[in-house]
Amino acid sequence: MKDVRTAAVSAVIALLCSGAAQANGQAVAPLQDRAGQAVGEVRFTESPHGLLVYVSAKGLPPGPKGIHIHQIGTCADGDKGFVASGAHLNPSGKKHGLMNPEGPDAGDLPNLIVHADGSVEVELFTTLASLTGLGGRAALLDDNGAAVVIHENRDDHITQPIGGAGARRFCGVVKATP
Ligand SMILES: [Cu+2]
Repeated sequence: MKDVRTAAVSAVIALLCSGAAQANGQAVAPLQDRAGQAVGEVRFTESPHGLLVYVSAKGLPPGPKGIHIHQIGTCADGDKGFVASGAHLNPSGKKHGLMNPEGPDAGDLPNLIVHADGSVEVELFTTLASLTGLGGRAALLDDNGAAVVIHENRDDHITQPIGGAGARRFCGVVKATP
């Protein structure tokens, strides 16, 4: 009896460990500009009520810039403006905009405010998304992945489809941290 119980406990521990190896609750999206130059990174940390989003980037025009999670994990088409990353992460089909009564979509985030020297560093939090579906929230690390996109202009948080944020300047594919 004792041996059976020990074996069961070992099996549970093995399961927990294999889960941890697949996703340790952290992910990173190295940011690139349209020419493929490294311009910063976004780090994600899973937590009980949402996703912590740390952003560090340089080389942007000063002022407010829209930043979103897009639904396809590719940044391979910088020469075409990163359109291959698709629309926003939005499995529940909500309207875009943190201030939209019919929103927000799961990829929505507050604006970045870029300093005069073109740099930005900030920690954001979203209750709308997750890395692997924790709490039933939209998953970044699903079959087609996800990308973080920083746009040319401010997101007004209400206009469809992206709050008037304009062209896609920076892009980063979200990858689980080993
Ligand atoms: Cu966007």
